[in-house]
Amino acid sequence: MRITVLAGGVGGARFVRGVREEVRRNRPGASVDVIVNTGDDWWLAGLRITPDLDSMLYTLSGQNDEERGWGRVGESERVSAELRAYGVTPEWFTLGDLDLGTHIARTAWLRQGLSPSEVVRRLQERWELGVTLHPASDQEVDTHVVVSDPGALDGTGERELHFQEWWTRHRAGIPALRFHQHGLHHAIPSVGALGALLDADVVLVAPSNPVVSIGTILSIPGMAQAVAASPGTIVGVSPIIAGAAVRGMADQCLSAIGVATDAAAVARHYGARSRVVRQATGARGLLDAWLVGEEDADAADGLQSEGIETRAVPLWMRDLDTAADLARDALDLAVELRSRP
Ligand code: FO1
Repeated sequence: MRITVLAGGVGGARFVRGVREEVRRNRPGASVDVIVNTGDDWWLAGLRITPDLDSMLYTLSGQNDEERGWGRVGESERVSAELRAYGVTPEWFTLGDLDLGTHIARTAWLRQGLSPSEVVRRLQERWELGVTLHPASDQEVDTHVVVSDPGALDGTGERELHFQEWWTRHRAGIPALRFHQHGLHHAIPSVGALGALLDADVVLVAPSNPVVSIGTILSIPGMAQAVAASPGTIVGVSPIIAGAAVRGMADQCLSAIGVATDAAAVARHYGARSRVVRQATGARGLLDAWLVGEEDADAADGLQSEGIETRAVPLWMRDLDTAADLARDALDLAVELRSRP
């Protein structure tokens, strides 16, 4: 079985760790490819920082700071203090010393002419991850957040901040009007991502932010079509349980695009793939199936009649076992759908 996962940062990494564990326990021979969001990436102190890819790398290699959620375990911050003293990095964004090693290695390889995909391949060679990571795109598509600014000098009444400033500095406390992915016009999916979709038996959409993680992956020209055209059965996992985001800023992101913080509303936002196939519209419907929490079992009937096979299962990933159980439920549902005539 070839499994491809679309995923963002911390929640995505925990889910992928569960998928890897389920494969180890019950599906010998299965392969796991992960298409990772690159919209949170940015340049800081002359270094390319890729938070979601690094969360994936550190979580799967056991190097992640599980308490904080991001960065390396056992981290120190001596270099960061120096960078701040020079005014090179802001107060609100910390580059740990061990983490800086990764950023320096990545930036050195990029400067030597390697593509982001080649850099990710080199970084993951250091550890036996048991999965293959691919950046969604080799082009830079950094997410910016448009917010209201009545005093804006250009008279628009708006200004843009990089996603990292909006999230890390302001904790999503400034209402987002919309999200703007810079560089989309020159971006295409990475070859690794396309290959993983073309070869998949199952495509899992991780319970990551539907707007700035999965939404950014899908916004890369050609990506949504490649996902919808995949021979794999597509099973999504809701990042919303009982009307609340499991973690992060999904609530604020969903309201900015007019989608309710609700498991069924997110499924409708992704859309049913079957309907699209029937209508042959080429539109962006994605899902064959959707997992909601047991708390949201009511959502199942409506979604079912709209062409999205829905199951209510335990969604909370409290530890490795619960994450592996969730992955098992997603893969079992895919296998069940694939065995239907
Ligand atoms: N998150 C923070 O809240 N504060 C930080 O100082 C911070 C630094 C940081 C450095 C490298 C990195 O890869 C991630 C980092 N994060 C930090 C996490 C990150 O900003 C976000 O949580 C994700 O981009 C959202 O998925």
